[in-house]
Amino acid sequence: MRFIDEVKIDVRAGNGGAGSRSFRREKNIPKGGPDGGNGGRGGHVILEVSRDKNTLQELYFRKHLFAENGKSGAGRKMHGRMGADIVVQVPVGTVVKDEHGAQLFDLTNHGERIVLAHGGEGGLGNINFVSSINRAPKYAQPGTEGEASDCFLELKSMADVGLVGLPNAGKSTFISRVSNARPKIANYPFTTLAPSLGQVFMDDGDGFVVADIPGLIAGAHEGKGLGHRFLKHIERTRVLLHLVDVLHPEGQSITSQVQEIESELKGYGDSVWKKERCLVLNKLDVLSTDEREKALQEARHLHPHCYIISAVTGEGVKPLLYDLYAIVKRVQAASHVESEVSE
Ligand SMILES: Nc1nc2c(ncn2[C@@H]2O[C@H](COP(=O)(O)OP(=O)(O)OP(=O)(O)O)[C@@H](O)[C@H]2O)c(=O)[nH]1
Ligand SMILES: [Mg+2]
Repeated sequence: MRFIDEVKIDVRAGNGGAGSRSFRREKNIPKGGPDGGNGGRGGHVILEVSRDKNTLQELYFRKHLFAENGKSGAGRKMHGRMGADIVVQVPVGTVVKDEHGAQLFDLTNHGERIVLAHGGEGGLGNINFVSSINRAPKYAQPGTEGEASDCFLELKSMADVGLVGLPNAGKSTFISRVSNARPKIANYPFTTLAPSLGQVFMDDGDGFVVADIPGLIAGAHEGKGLGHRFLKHIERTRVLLHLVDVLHPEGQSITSQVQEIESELKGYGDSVWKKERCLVLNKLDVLSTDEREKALQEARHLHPHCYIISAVTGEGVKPLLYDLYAIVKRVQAASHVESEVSE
């Protein structure tokens, strides 16, 4: 099944029910007064953020969200019933844009609810219009129309650490080793077709979330391969972990593999390129001690924060996780300070 992270939806709240224009009719009371009740409010269309949702799949198959109209008021001062609201669950990290692409909401908290389209107000029944000069008003209000619009929903996953690298670098192997995520792993490129998130638990019970995305290739930011569509899922991460295969796939040196990914990150834009990064050489289990040292030296020329690990045997993984955790905490603290200053 395809991973759905963008949908266009047609949203219509219910119209308000009309107020009633009614007069009491009872035996022995020849001129019963007005008794028309109010119309009910139209149903709202509501989005609710849920951490149990991972994609916008459900909305892809259900593009029209139409809430129920309010019922009209009736005689004997009876108010019309409210139209039922529609509540749709969306994943944490869903961004809502209007039909022109302007951002309306950024839904980042589990349990948060927003009204995407408000139901119309019910009209007032004629009992509301009685006055000293008009004891029998024949007027009742119609209900107002519910809001209607086209909206775009886009999922931008929420994770602390984003994994990037060429296909087959071992990203999915790494996330399976360190977190509860279990993506497919295989010895061919583009095994991963959709992002997945995994929670890493540290010894103190705290931890961080890692996002695995499909492999990137040259030209990804212009639409080549699978990667560019998924780069938005690492836009919100605090740190990038750039994984490199030391096996020199297709004869590519470490330097050329690193440069290929870096130019994609740069091409995508500052939201990704300016992020703090760790360069991690993977598959050290296939190297001799001398070869490891050589590989690390090459990497250190390219980047200040370098590691060498084996995602399969776990060697070198623990120290990397401790450092990642520290960076996540530091960047998090800095962004809090930044947002306090800007308030
Ligand atoms: N020897 C060795 N092989 C590894 C290591 N990590 C991953 N691999 C192997 O490399 C291959 C690719 O691993 P994946 O984890 O699927 O790679 P990926 O980066 O997620 O690949 P895509 O999803 O296609 O981008 C698999 O055959 C893994 O078993 C490692 O540390 N050592
Ligand atoms: Mg993968």
